[in-house]
Amino acid sequence: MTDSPLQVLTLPTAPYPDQRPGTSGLRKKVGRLVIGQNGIMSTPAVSCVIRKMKAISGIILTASHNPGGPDGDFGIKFNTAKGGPAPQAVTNKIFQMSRTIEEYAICPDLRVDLGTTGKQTFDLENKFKPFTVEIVDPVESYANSLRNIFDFAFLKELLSGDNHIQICLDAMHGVVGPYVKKILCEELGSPANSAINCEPLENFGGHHPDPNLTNAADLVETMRNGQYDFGAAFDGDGDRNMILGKHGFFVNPSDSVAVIAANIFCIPYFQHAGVRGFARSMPTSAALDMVAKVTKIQLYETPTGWKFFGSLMDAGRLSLCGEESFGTGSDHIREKDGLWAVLAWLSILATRRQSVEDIMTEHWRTYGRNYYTRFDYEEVDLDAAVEMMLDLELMISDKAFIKQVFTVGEKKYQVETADNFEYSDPVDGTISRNQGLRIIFKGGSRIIFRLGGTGSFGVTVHLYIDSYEKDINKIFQDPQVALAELVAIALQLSHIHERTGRSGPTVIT
Ligand code: VG1
Ligand code: CO
Repeated sequence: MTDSPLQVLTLPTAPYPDQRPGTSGLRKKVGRLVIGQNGIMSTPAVSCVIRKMKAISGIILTASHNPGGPDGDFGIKFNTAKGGPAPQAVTNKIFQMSRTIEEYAICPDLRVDLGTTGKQTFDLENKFKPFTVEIVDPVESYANSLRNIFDFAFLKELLSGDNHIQICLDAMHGVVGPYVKKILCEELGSPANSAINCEPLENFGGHHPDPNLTNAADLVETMRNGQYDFGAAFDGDGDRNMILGKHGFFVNPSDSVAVIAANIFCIPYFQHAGVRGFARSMPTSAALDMVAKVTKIQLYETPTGWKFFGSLMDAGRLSLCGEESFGTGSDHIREKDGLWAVLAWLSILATRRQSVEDIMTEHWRTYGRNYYTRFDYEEVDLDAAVEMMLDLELMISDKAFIKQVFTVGEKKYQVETADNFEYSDPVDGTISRNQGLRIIFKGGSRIIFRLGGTGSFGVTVHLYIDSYEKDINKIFQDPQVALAELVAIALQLSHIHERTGRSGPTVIT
């Protein structure tokens, strides 16, 4: 408490015409702020706290999986009262308002002690009375919710019992470090050496905190020698995850959500709550569809971005979902949740007592394998990318394109359908157009082109390719080999290298 009221200044400002938020913005009068201790809280933990405290909304200052810090990106996520990313109707409104902003209030002498948990109350002038800031333990509420979802005693046995496995979790110097240490190490008994890069750093140690084979290559290397049975990496704000098995066996994210779906009752939460539906983003492979079909559970195909899942969850139609971009989660919150995905996998390992690789290959034997790869061309000139997409759309919407046959070597692919993906939200009917160009061949193989919306310079062109194989003699190939023909067709159709001036993608998953 301060003695005399602190001065509030009103400063003139001018609109920024280019502040369209990807997911973010805020304009409520704030009487109470809740902040994670030392300013740290993961995106899934924020979602959890918003829901628990019935907050009106939340702001997460993060560039998520982008490289961050003084020489990197900065970002703002805005989540609504349900705990999930704001829908486009909200972000459009924020964008509009950002163009007419005339003043903002700031209190230059306000000093909040971010290091001490508890409430701090400030006596401010005029409309902000009373102003309370509550500093909370960033892990506590979130850990509590995980305790209600998973069987911690069972997981403790897996990680520190007589017959325990060894795990290696790489927080990539993002915010998940404290969660890993507290939940996996302190509580579930995994030894301290299983938590690597677990000190959050403002520039992520100069690395790009995106958990994929390129940016988390160190973890893949660490896993190679076979010391660890299970590995995982997280992105800067803790909502993404990459799952690895012994010797660095890679679990594709599209497969990961399918495996969790097929083993969903290894997770106590679903035994109680039941399973209402599965969902995946459009570019995610149809591995989850195969499980949905067998289990007769409804499957939804949504555009890219977690906000589309939120609407289904709020309506009680969705329990488990995933994106090919290393996002996995459930309706316990309204964000993808990296640590949740790890505990989900550990629950499966604890129940089945098989290796990650055995679980994955058995899954392919049962359901067939959806070969998958994604090529990213990052920081491409926006105009060149947009033009390429327009030309592609023109080409695929030509009637003559349908039924066209492409022959590469011995393989033939006949186009069955092609479109620009459009989604009508089954809950409120909102239509989202222009969500990616799809070319679907007979038998279900797909080539998808989509422009990313989270980069900060130029644009990322995503090329997604997948193909289904049910012949068990053909399910053990390298995806790059299995998909080589489709890749060749995609490159030839789009002329992406010529159009972008690149000789190849920046990241291959
Ligand atoms: C990317 C991914 C998408 C994910 C989004 C946010 O978007 O493709 O699946 O939901 O990032 O992830 P885009 O539009 O750039 O392709 V995060 O970790 O930044 O919240
Ligand atoms: Co993220």
